[in-house]
Amino acid sequence: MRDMAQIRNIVILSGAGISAESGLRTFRADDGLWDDHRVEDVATPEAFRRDPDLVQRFYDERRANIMAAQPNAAHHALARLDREWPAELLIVTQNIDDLHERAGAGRVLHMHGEGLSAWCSACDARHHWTGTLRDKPPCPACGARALRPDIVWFGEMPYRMDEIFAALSRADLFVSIGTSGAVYPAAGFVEQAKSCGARTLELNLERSQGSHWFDETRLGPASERVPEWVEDALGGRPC
Ligand code: BJW
Repeated sequence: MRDMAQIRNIVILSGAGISAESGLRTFRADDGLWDDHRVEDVATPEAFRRDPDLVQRFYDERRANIMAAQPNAAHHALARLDREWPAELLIVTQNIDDLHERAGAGRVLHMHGEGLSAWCSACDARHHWTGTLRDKPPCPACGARALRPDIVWFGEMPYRMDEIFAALSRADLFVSIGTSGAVYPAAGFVEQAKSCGARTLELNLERSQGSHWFDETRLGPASERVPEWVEDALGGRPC
């Protein structure tokens, strides 16, 4: 345990588990997204080249689900922490939904892209996107029919890694929420933060693959564990 008075800079990593209670499916659960689709068929650049229609349909459906979902108590608690925490705080999310932002959080970084964004591979423009892409709409900037989901697939470089590593190197506390620890580089953040001296805390339904790296694990649904932890953090209680 560490007294919160010793903690200034916080980095939070969120994964699909934080949005599960908002009705968005995780990836690796028995009824998860990878249960219906093979990763190689929908989440790689090769898959997109091979069968763009299948990939666009997969993400068109995900986009519609994101828009229908609402933030849950865990997103709201982190938004409160973001508003009230006086020092550095960064919510690095692997999620492509916008539930952190819709709960009111501002310091959010989407390392795997955003479901409500389309990227033109012809002119490199990005557009807020709420419709479908399978019908190959023209890019509003250049007119090319080259829009793809603005998502980081396997084999692609996650966004803003320099900022993430810089924040991890300054972190006094690293908190991982609702992620299985199966996908790199995110799965390695705990080790990185720990090697730079941060205390490490995991909030998850079950132990993640890298659970041994954490100083403490609190098991349970994010809608309960996250608000409890935020109360502790803002109340100055050890965590
Ligand atoms: C609850 C809950 C509740 C449920 N409350 N909790 C090193 C070793 C081996 C391989 C590699 C390596 N480094 C890189 C690789 C290759 C690859 C990789 O990691 N492969 C693995 C399969 C091993 N990585 C990449 O290719 C990445 N790029 C890259 O590495 O570039 C080079 C590079 C090198 C060095 C530095 C920097 C860069 C890109 C990865 C892209 C991942 N993309 C996806 C899909 C796109 C987004 C989308 O469609 O949404 O991102 S894959 C998918 O997995 C998605 C997720 O963001 C990601 C993580 O999943 P997450 O969030 O953990 O979900 P689940 O389902 O796995 O877990 C949910 C958890 O929640 C569970 O633990 C539940 O218990 C819990 N839970 N309900 C609390 N109510």
